[in-house]
Amino acid sequence: MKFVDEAKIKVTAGKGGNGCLSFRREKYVPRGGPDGGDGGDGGHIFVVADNNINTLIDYRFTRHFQAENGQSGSGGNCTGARGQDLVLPVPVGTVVTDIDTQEVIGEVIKSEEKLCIARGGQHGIGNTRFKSSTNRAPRQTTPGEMGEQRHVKLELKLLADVGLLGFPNAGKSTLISAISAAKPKVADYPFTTMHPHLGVVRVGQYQSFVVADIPGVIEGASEGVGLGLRFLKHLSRTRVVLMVLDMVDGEHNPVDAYRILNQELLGYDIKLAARERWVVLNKADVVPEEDIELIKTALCQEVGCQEPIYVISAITGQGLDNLIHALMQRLERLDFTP
Ligand SMILES: Nc1nc2c(ncn2[C@@H]2O[C@H](COP(=O)(O)OP(=O)(O)OP(=O)(O)O)[C@@H](O)[C@H]2O)c(=O)[nH]1
Ligand SMILES: [Mg+2]
Repeated sequence: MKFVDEAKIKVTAGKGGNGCLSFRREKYVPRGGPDGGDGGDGGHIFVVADNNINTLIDYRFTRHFQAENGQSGSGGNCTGARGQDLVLPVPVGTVVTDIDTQEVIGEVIKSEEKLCIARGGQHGIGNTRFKSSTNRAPRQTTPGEMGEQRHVKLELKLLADVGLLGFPNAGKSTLISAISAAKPKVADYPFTTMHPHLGVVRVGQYQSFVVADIPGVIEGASEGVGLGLRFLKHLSRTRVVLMVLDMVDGEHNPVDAYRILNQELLGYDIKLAARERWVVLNKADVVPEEDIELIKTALCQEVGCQEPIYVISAITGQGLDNLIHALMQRLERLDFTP
């Protein structure tokens, strides 16, 4: 299924039904009183989080959604039926924004969570309800209100505890495949991963956390080079970012990679740049121990890296147990949700 994490749609909630103007007409009741009923409310529009959906692709095809109008009231004091609500299923983690006002309407972050994104119009009032001691035969009614109409942006921001950030080829997908059941494609060319993947990492018998693997980021990504930074939004709700650095990349040594990735993060979002971050030095299986020590020292001295540094080989599994236990422990203590 194609991964689409953004869609713009128009939603129109139902109009309220009009109040009715009517008087009782019965054979032996010469001047019957008012009996016009109220209209029914217009239907609302909701989004609801659905665990079985992981893309917004459906909203690329149909772009206008309308809830049912309420029916008008009628004589005999009959109230009009209310319009049916329209419920749009979206992936868990979808944020809804009003495009015209830029207001965030809300988000759905748990399965089945429901959010009203356009309110149906209130019903109009029939003439019966305007009857009073001074006006026995009111001719007054009110029309139903229009339903809310909005242009909204649906935006999926994946929910994960840990996000993987790194240059293409650093071994992010190899890492997520090694520690979870997720099996994104792995290959020795850049941009193998074209869209994010989630994997659940099980630690011991009862604990787990979720990792997001996103496409590689390169220098200039904040200006749109490569796949740009649009996938970084999927890190915005992670609690720890793992910066995966390749120790055998001929083009960028880990120190350069660290500096460039930091720069891109800062250019993207200061909040995300300030998020807790760990450095993961990958491909330890092909780098001599002494070189690894040199890299660590250079990271601390040359670019002021103060984050915890973990040395792993995603291919042989070296250092992975240590890393995931440390992550689990840290996540248990970190009680903030971005
Ligand atoms: N020797 C060695 N090679 C590795 C290791 N981890 C990954 N690789 C290799 O590095 C290459 C890139 O790995 P990927 O996991 O696809 O890298 P990625 O970071 O997901 O790359 P993109 O999806 O393009 O951003 C593949 O050829 C992997 O086999 C490792 O620990 N040791
Ligand atoms: Mg990949």
